[in-house]
Amino acid sequence: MSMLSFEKKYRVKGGTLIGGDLFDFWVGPFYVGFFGVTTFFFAAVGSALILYGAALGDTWNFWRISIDPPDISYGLALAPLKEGGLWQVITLCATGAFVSWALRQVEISRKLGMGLHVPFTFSFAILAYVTLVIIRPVLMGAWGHGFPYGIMSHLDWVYNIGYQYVNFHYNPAHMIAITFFFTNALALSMHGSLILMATNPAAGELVKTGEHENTFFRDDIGYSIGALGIHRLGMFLAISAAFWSAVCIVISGPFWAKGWPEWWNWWLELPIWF
Ligand code: UQ2
Repeated sequence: MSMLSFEKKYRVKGGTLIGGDLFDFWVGPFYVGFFGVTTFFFAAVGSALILYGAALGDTWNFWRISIDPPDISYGLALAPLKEGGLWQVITLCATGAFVSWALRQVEISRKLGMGLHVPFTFSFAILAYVTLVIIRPVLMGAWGHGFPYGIMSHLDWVYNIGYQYVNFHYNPAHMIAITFFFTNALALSMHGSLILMATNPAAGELVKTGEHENTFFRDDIGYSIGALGIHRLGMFLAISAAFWSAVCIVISGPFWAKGWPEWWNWWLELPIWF
């Protein structure tokens, strides 16, 4: 079945979480829904405010444009638009757009009678962002703890926070997050290359099947995780990478205010050494 006729067959009413039939329609290939409208609203307002903030700034150099959070002295209050208030409204718009996008994914999944794996997994990416710009700043008592929206400026922020905790790589949750990111890259490179070598053979060769895929890894390392298994593994690794990223930043400040190398003193302070 061609994709166009498949989409027609599955363009069914229902599955909406809110709004009933009101927004239950498509614009070209895109499902709209209530959350399509809210995604578009938040994304449009947020993008316009980023443009306005850039216009207020002192540069149009793409790499140097930055929309900064309020000064720490504003605490958790609303700041004037030009003093970080823009950053606050943009953060609200970004979070609104991301959450709307996840809920739109839920509606589409329900419509198609599928599981909620995609919105569930995407929600961990949202969690990582929300942890950086909302949860941690609230726990620390000032919006000024959020990161600035700019290419170089957010890199400078990461650099500075890294040294504020002396050496961020000693943060155990950061270590775990990195390990998941790297393992995720390993798993996806194994999966992507395996699928390509099976389904995109040299001219004149037949396309191979799952039996070939399993046999390659059984011959290579004595184990094949399976066609479903590799996708379960990938989902687990991706979720874990985002989850431990959120953990590693939320514990930095609210739960550990010293340098991260010092955290490892628990090992030296074990009573077994004395
Ligand atoms: C596999 C399999 C796939 C795959 C891959 C494997 C047929 C098409 C990549 C091999 C993966 C293994 C052995 C797991 C590796 C473990 C980690 C932690 C990286 O067996 O089944 O399906 O794509």
